[in-house]
Amino acid sequence: MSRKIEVCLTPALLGLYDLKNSIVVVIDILRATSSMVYGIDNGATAIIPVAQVEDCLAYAEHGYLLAAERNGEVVAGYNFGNSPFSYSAEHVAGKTVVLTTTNGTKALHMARATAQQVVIGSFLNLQALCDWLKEQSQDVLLLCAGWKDSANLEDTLFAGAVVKALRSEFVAFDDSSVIAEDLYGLAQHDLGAYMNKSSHSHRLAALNIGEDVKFCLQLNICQAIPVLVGDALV
Ligand code: 3SL
Repeated sequence: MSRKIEVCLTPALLGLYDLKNSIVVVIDILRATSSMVYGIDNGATAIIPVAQVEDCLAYAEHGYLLAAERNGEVVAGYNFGNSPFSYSAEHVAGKTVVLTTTNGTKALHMARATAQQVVIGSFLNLQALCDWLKEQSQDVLLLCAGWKDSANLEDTLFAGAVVKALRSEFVAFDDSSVIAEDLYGLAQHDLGAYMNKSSHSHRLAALNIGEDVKFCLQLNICQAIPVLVGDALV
C-alpha cells in the first residue's frame, strides 16, 4: 500500500495538512514528549494533557498528580513540571498525571482536533515507535512542537531519525521530511554535541537542568508508545 510520511516543522503550519486518515506523532524532545514516554513506560496509569495551567485544577478532586511547566519552570503550586526525572516509577507508577507544558501539550491538542490517531514520540522510544508505525496502514505526520510556533532543532532531528528508519516503508515524502532526515544525518554521530546549537538546550542549561537534556537524548530506553484515548495518554 502507498503510504505517505510528512514532517510538520511547527504547529503554526498544522492547518496545511489533511489528517483525517493519518496518525500524528507529536514530538517535543525537550522535554514534554520525552517525559510522557518515560512516565507511561514507568507505569503511570494515564497522563492527561491539558492546554492551560488552570485546566489542571478541574482534576484536583480526583486525587491526580498535577504537573505544570511554563518557560521551562515548574508553575508554583503544582506537584512538579516537565522534568523526566519527575516521571520515574517511584513518582508516577499507578498514578494519573494531569500535565500542561508550554508547547508539547498545545501541539497535542491541535493534533487531536483532526487526526485519526495521536501517539507520542521521543528518542527514548524511537525504535519501538518505528516498529509500531511500520505495522500500521495509515499515512504518518510527524508534528514538531517547536518553541512558541517556531521550528527547533531537537524536534526536527527526531523527525529525521523516524524518516530515516521508515524510508523503505513509505512511498511519498515531503521536502520537510528530507530536511529533517538530512539534518539528522549531520547530527546523528554525536547528537549531544550537535544539541549545543539548540536554543532550548541553552534555555534549560541556564535553569540548571542540563541533565534533563542529556536524559532526553538517550536512545531506546523505553518500549511504551503512549496513545491518546479520549482525553488521556495511556
Ligand atoms: O514546551 C514544552 O512543552 C516543554 O517541553 C518545554 S520545557 O522543556 O519544559 O521547557
